[in-house]
This record gives sequence, C-alpha cells and structure tokens, in this order.
Amino acid sequence: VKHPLEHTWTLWYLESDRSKSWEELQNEITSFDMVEDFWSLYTHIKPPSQIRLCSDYSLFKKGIQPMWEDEANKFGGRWVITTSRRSKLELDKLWLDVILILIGEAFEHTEEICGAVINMRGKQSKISVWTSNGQNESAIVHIGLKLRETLKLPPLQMKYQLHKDSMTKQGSSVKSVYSL
Ligand code: M7G
Repeated sequence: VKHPLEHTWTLWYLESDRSKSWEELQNEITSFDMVEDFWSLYTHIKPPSQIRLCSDYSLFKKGIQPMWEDEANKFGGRWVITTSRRSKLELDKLWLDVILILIGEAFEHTEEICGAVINMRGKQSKISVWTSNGQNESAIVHIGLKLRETLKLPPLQMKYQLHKDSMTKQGSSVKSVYSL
C-alpha cells in the first residue's frame, strides 16, 4: 500500500544556456503524489551537488510554475537560506530536509507554500521556500520559524524577499522584509 501526500508535487530542472531565455530553460521532469514515488524519484536523480554549476532544481505544487509570473507567486516572496560554509553532503541534506518539510505538510499555513528552489552557484548557492502572499506576515513568520527550527539553522541565515523586489533588482541589492 502506498502512502498519499497532501498535494501532488512537480520537480523542475533548469540548466543554464545563454542561447535561450530564462523561461525556456525550465524543464518539467515529473510529478508525484505518494511518499514511495517521491523516494524512488529521489534515488534516481542526481543530488544538487552533482548537477552543473548554475543549474537549479525546483519543487512546486502541481499547477504552479517555478517563476515569479505565476498567479500563485506574483504577490509572494521567498525565504532564502544561506548555504555558505556547507559541504556538498550538507547541502544535499539541507535540500532533502526542505523537500521533506514541504511534502510532509505537518504544520500550519502550509497552504501559503508554493514550492522550493535550489540554485547551484558554488559558494553563493541558495535554497529558498516560496510563499504566495507577501503581505501575510503571520504565515510567513510561522513558516520561517518552522524551517529554522527543523533545519536547525543558526540565527540570521534566513531572509524573506518579495518577488516584486527580485524582479526589479539584482542579487544582494534586493531588500529583505524579514530576517530570522
Ligand atoms: P536566479 O537564477 O534566481 O539567481 O536569477 P542568481 O542571480 O543567483 O543566478 C537570475 C536571473 O534569472 C534573473 O535576473 C532573471 O533574469 C532570471 N529569473 C530568475 N527567476 C527566478 C525568474 C523568474 O521567476 N521569472 C523570470 N522571467 N526570470 C527569472
């Protein structure tokens, strides 16, 4: 007997290629809605540390595209987790733990969660959890605290940024609306 998840989730992969637009680079890999199907997928794909530099994995609820423009994301933002000073193994473990927190949905306000992304960028690699309403302070803070506690993150390794700010600014100049 298989164990159903609360939602169906879709895994996406992006491999950088300068000859294409960013939107064209997103590849939908597969979807799953059972615990066992998640594990068989997970054991068959490369962990983040083995994919090419400048590639991304995204895991989103089915029907939500892993981009700012999607209806579910456009008024939202993301908790960005700093991953500096982690080994490849620790980074892979952190990504797996984030996925398990998301698909397990064992806390409040999970309806606000759209998905998670890992951007492999060498020392600047980032893991982020995207939520749909950047004005919903109580949900954002609750989700942030849950992530920090479950992932055992040291203080100030998480910041929340609105997608509308990421759209108009680059990298470190994007302001953070919350820090944990
Ligand atoms: P990134 O890959 O999120 O982070 O954004 P990085 O700076 O660490 O590489 C890099 C670039 O990808 C952005 O400046 C945008 O040009 C493009 N990009 C990223 N995201 C998440 C989106 C998106 O959701 N929609 C669109 N249209 N472009 C995006």
